[in-house]
Amino acid sequence: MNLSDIEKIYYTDLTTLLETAHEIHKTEFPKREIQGSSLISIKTGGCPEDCSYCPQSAHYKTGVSSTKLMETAEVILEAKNAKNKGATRLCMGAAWREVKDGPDFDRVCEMVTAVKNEGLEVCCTLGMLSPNQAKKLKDAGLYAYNHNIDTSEEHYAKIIQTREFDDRMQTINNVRAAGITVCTGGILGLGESEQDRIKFILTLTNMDPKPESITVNTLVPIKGTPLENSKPVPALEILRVVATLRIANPKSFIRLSAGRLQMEDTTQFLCYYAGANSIFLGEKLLTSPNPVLSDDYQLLEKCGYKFSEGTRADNLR
Ligand code: SAM
Ligand code: DTB
Ligand code: SF4
Repeated sequence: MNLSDIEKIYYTDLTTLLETAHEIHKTEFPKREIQGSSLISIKTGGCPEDCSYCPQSAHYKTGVSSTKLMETAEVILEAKNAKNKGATRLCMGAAWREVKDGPDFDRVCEMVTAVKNEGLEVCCTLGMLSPNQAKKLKDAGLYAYNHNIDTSEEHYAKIIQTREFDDRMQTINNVRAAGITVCTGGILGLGESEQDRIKFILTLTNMDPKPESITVNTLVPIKGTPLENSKPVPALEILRVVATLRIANPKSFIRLSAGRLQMEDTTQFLCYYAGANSIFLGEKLLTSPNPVLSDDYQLLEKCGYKFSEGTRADNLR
């Protein structure tokens, strides 16, 4: 697709946009299921990168204290807990700029194998990776790697100075080459224009193969970061992004990620109707709060959705 293809979809009137996205979604995902994924922070805070939105950057005073890498035994307990809560996938996040070879990386590989042995799909987000590190993670049993492009290439430089958009693309290529599935996306509400959003959607859409999972965060404004006073993204703009992504990427999972706590139920419902079919479960993301399970369960039930197979919804009431 080219820019004008995405523009045409994005600027369709909302009724047509929503109807088209919903029809595609119904064809590709007829079961009205939402995938539940759990998130744990295996290494929090003190990150050397200057991402303007992030509570974990060492450049800003956000009140998040930094920790060492968790022990594998603690991660196994978290994995069992996540499974009991209904997650089918566990994503482990680390506040690293990039992965460094050594004992910490060896421990992460050990965690990946242990979580896989608990019967969960394992995902990691650890910053930049070399081709060799990607291969080691694959051999350890990693199913997916999350690495976000965040926004358009043009806007990226206004948000992050310590690395380039191309660095992100390179890691995504390394992940793909190692045979790991790709989860990538970004954040709405970084002061980007609608044109930036269209370019962001285009970059995701033209990845070959397309990402298996696309993550749509809306900014959780964090006190102490340069973006602390950002305005919330209007609901109908979030909806346009989700619907356009669904039309342009019919088979990808679309994860409505950070920012759901700040969203009206109506907005969430419209996003599910337009094609979002995955969420993070549990009251904490990496450092910030997320809706409690019982609220998610009730909303999804009202909307006519259920959690996908493996999700033990009886635990969520
Ligand atoms: N350090 C690794 C990296 O940046 O790839 C992994 C962890 S990082 C916290 C994962 C993603 O969380 C970021 O790429 C960003 O898209 C998202 N994120 C971070 N802070 C956020 C915020 N305040 N609101 C919404 N999304 C956020
Ligand atoms: C993604 O796109 N969103 C998640 C996950 N990938 C790792 C992270 C959201 C973080 C929100 C801010 C926080 O909790 O620290
Ligand atoms: Fe570090 Fe990731 Fe936060 Fe950027 S988004 S500051 S790389 S933890």
